[in-house]
Amino acid sequence: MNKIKLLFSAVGLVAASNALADVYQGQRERWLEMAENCKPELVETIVRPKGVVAPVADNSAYQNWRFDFLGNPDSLLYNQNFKDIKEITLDFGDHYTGYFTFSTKTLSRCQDAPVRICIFLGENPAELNTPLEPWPGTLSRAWMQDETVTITQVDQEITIPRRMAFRYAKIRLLGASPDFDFAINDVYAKAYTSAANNGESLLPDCPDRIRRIHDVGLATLRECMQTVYEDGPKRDRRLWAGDLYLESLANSHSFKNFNLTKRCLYLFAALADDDGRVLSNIFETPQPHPQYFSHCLTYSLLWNSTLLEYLKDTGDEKTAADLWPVAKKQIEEALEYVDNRGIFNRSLKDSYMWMFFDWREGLDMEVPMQGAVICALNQTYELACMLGREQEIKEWPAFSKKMQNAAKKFLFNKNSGVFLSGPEKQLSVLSQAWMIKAGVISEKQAQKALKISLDREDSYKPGTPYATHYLVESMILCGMHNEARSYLLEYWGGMVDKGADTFWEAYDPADDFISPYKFAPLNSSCHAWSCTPVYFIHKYPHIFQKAEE
Ligand code: RAM
Repeated sequence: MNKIKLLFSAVGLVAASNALADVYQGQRERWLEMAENCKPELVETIVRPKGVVAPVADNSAYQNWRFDFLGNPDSLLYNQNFKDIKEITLDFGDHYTGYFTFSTKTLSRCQDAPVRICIFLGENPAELNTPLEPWPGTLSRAWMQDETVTITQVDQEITIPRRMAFRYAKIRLLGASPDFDFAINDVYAKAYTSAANNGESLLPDCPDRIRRIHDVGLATLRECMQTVYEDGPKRDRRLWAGDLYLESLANSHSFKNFNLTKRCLYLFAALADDDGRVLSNIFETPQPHPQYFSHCLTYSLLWNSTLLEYLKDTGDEKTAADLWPVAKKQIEEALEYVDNRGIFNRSLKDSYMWMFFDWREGLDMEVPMQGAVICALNQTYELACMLGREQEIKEWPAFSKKMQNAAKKFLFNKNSGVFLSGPEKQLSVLSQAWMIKAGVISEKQAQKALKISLDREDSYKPGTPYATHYLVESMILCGMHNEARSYLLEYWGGMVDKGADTFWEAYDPADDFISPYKFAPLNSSCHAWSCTPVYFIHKYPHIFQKAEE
């Protein structure tokens, strides 16, 4: 071979290996464009505070704080000397996501120095009244929505640039001149959502408590529906694949904004890593980008479930076929962790990979993961059949069977009637729930396993509404309809009783201070993954909407 030829073949090799380096090469820009074309318009509403409230420390209140109504802002705030007021808390009456504006006015003499105030917006009473320093949280202190504002010029309107999620606003004076007086003479917020309608209505004799739970769920979803399905408008304010799945389920039974689901599916595909793996979460600005290297296998599999549901809801085969290679890739990746026996085995690959089912500390994931892979295999096979692509993956049904049999053989304890997970043989509710979802055991066995895991003191119980969703789903799947209804009434109803306007990120009826981040005020009190009563109540009206007996 002459020198020139050698050079060309070397270039060819490099080109070929580059092509291999990105499995979706040539598709990403178009996918991003598809996502951009589905970006929704936000609906704007102007809202004003409904009242002035006083914080009251109260051991019987949720997280030990409540607010008492004092009067309205017209008589207690506007046009009054703010140097006398010093601190005030306003209640907007509901949860909003948007931009906070206030205006000030000179009352006497003339401004001769800047004014400094702190504006602290919060979703619930404890968040505004718990000391923040020294900061105990395990995520950034900057998530808290307190801003210091220096007003160099009164008699004008000021808007805080950061988008906030709140019901309450505490305004505190930090510094002012003795030589002039000023007032706060207006406060309002521009609130945004992409949920443009009122959702679906409920049956006329649907019980009030179910109705209330439904409405709080709907408000939660509405607040999280922005230009993507956010996980929480306070925190993390971004698109997570696991949250997307649950939000899209609730959306199918309420606002029916399927274009938003399509946008999110395309964003995840376009921003998958070079190996084709859907990453766990995405930011929209300044350019859409993923949290690089954050690969969460459970979440990438739920992206497949979202695509399947999207296809069923819309019949949009064009989109599903366009994204099919991505779905196939997620399964191929997951199967690399399955050993010869047909058991999911984390140690087979040493790449960085995360599995998420709940924030409950110490939860063993071997069994839930086995269930998640079987479910994804089954659902993705269903997707392939709907697209006429099953020939490409003919071996999957047999593989799923193999994994189901292996689960029965190696993970199910016949004597106690439950699945036990990991080297410590851990008993957890989620192990049973995911195995039931995967269809591994009979209805009777499933009921028994769930009951034992719920009753036994030493069993790991769900610690978030996210995990509780899968528990309620598994109850429905194995015919425990009354139990599913009672659980929903008690769990989500418990949050309503404790004052929730929107459902919380973390909730344990026995521990009001549960927090994945070691500090409850850092939790998001409007969290998308908690909105699924909307889905359950509409999808199964005979279970949830029937009148009380
Ligand atoms: C949290 C977010 C999000 C969740 C991930 C796993 O940071 O709240 O909702 O999906 O964790």
